[in-house]
Amino acid sequence: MNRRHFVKISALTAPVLGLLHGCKTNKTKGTKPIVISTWEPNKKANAEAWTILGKGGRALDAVHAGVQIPEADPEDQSVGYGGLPDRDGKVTLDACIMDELGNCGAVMALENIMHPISVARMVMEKTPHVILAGNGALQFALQQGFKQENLLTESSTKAWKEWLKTSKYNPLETVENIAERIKKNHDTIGMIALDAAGNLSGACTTSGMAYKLHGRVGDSPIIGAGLFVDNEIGAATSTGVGEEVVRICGSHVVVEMMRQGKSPEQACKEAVERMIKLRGKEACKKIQVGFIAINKNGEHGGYCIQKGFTYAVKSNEEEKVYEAKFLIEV
Ligand code: SD4
Repeated sequence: MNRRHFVKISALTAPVLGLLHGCKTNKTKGTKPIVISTWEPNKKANAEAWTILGKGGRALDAVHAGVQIPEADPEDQSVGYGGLPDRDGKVTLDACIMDELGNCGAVMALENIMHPISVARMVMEKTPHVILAGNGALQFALQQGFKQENLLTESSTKAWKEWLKTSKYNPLETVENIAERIKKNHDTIGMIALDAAGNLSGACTTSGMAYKLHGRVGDSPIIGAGLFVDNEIGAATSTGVGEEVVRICGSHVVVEMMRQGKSPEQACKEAVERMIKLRGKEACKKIQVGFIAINKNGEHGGYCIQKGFTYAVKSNEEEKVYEAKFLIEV
């Protein structure tokens, strides 16, 4: 190769190598473990995740362990055991998990299994598929050694029976009515984490909207809607009226906004703005949706439609609950 040719090639490749080098540095430089979750009560879940993250463990293991806390908590009526049932009195669970390599797994409308997130992880790790639903998900869980349990607690049965009195099991109940209930009863957990190695993962698990139609699935187990992780960029998750999140592929939008250079908070705001533009301000006054996000540098943010959405953060620097900013004054 003559010198002129070499100089030409060097001139072309140097910026590319520089970029690659920059990417690599970015991944490790300034990386600090952090975990964030939707809703204040899930600070307990963050604490569990931190037992893994704080010791240098993998983000995937941290989010998996973290979200199991509300799943097993009978007092939490939005997730797992103790979750409010659908209008037939059945507790049906949705969950998904995603790691730093783009591996993901989900279960939808799963019944009688306390930890749907663990089944979702097994879907990810032990099958060639991403999603298992309903009875198929249950059969898979049983084959994997999970035990069937009754997840409907006394207090959730009582609440459901109260609801039956006035609802008259109206199958045409509007989303707004359901949304009104969801405002009072929110705890669905979406959890995202960055580990000491600079890797991102996330998990999301819920019993979904109380008194939903049997078989209804929300955003929470849908990769790109309720959760999305891109290890080059960041991770996002959502809570609230799942139908609205699905319509805009919410969590994916948030990650793509971060890819375009937005901060996590700005990215969440843009997703909420998109939703309001699509559905109109008046319709959005009746619903709540919140997004949270972290980027590759461990910065975090959240945004929601209307006042009232909180998210919990745990890192070496802070252990704090934030009230997310909102776009519509009601
Ligand atoms: C759903 N997004 O099933 C869930 C509900 C939720 O707090 O977030 N509740 O639509």
